Amino acid sequence: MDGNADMSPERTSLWRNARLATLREEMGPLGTIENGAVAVRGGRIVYAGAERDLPSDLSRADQVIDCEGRWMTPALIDCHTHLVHGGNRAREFQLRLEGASYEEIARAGGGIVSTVKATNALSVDDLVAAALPRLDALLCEGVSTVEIKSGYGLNIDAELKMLRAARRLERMRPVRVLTSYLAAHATPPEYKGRNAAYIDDVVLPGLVQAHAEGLVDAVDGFCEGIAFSPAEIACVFDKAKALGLPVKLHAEQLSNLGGAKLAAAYGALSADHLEYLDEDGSAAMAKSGTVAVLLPGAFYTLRETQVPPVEALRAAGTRIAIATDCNPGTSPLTSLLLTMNMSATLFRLTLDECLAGVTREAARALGILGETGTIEAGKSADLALWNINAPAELIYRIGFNPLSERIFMGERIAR
Ligand code: DI6
Ligand code: FE
Repeated sequence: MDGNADMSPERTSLWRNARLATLREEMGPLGTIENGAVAVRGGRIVYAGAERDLPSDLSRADQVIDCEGRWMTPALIDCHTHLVHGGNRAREFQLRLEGASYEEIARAGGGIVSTVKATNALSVDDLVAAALPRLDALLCEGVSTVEIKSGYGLNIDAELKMLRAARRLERMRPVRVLTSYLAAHATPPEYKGRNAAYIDDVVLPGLVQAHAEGLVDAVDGFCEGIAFSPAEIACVFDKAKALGLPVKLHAEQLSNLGGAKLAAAYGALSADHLEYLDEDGSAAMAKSGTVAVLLPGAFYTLRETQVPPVEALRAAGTRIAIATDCNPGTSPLTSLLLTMNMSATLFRLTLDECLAGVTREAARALGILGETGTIEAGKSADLALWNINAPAELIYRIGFNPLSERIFMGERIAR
């Protein structure tokens, strides 16, 4: 977060004459309040509710903003990105257009490993410079929190370099960044066929070092035939737990190895992708409170046909979030608004599920629901004002940005 958030504890700002979509579950699907008001002091919400019920001391605010009847939502949250990386994979996009599968390209040394080469060639400065336009594309659509993974270094120094770049991005823009350590993303060529050795030599010691440097907020892995087995992921999760770090997992994207059940067994914050999730996995996630993070950008880019079992997730009561999965290979997507449209169109999520998926449930998937993700007193004043007549317009449009103003920790951020 850059240094000029409005943190003065005594100043009060009041956003009035707004239509609030609070996303507070106890108030119905979107928790809407017509003629609403939000008061902010010291970067935190001190009142959110009907303007007529505003306490008198708050109506005499230092700064009053008339929202002119605009809709206000919580600021958006992208809870799954590989935003920091080098190079791009346009060539592979062409190969896939010519019929090659993602797995064929990966097994032939392309895929993640090709981005590893491009990433390892860059300094922290270079990685930051390459990531900034992608971050700015998210922020201009009302995003205030972004999760950023490592996973394109695949050696200790490069994995830490990626996480340092992620931390620096948070100091350069009005944004909250949560990092995930994803060295268990793929096995580098020098360890081909030797996953266990890669985990022992690189993944685990790298995690200890990254954690010691304060670079890790969660630990992630890729549980898939072309990546790591549940048993190999369990070794990584055991170390995460020993360090007191939460876990999350890329699971059931291309097949079902039981990754979601493994994630649930470790009380994971989330299991992500889930196209091949089964009912056992849904039930285990619901029981452990593990959020299902659906990633339509990867499904769309790979032209997958197997959709995540949304009905089973609903029936099990599993929470659902959605995210861009912004990465150069399977989801070169930097629009959370388009991600909502894809989630409705491709996965048949409801409009309410889509908006909850990029706010309240995305916060839950990052373990920060106590801090942000809904508009309610006590939380960080992370808000978004929209030039729309109904929240449905945020999901319905394809490639249109109706953001009027983003507010981060009480600070008004121009588009
Ligand atoms: N699944 C994905 O779709 C991305 N990572 C993962 O575990 C792919 C990343 C890439 O192809 O660069
Ligand atoms: Fe991913």
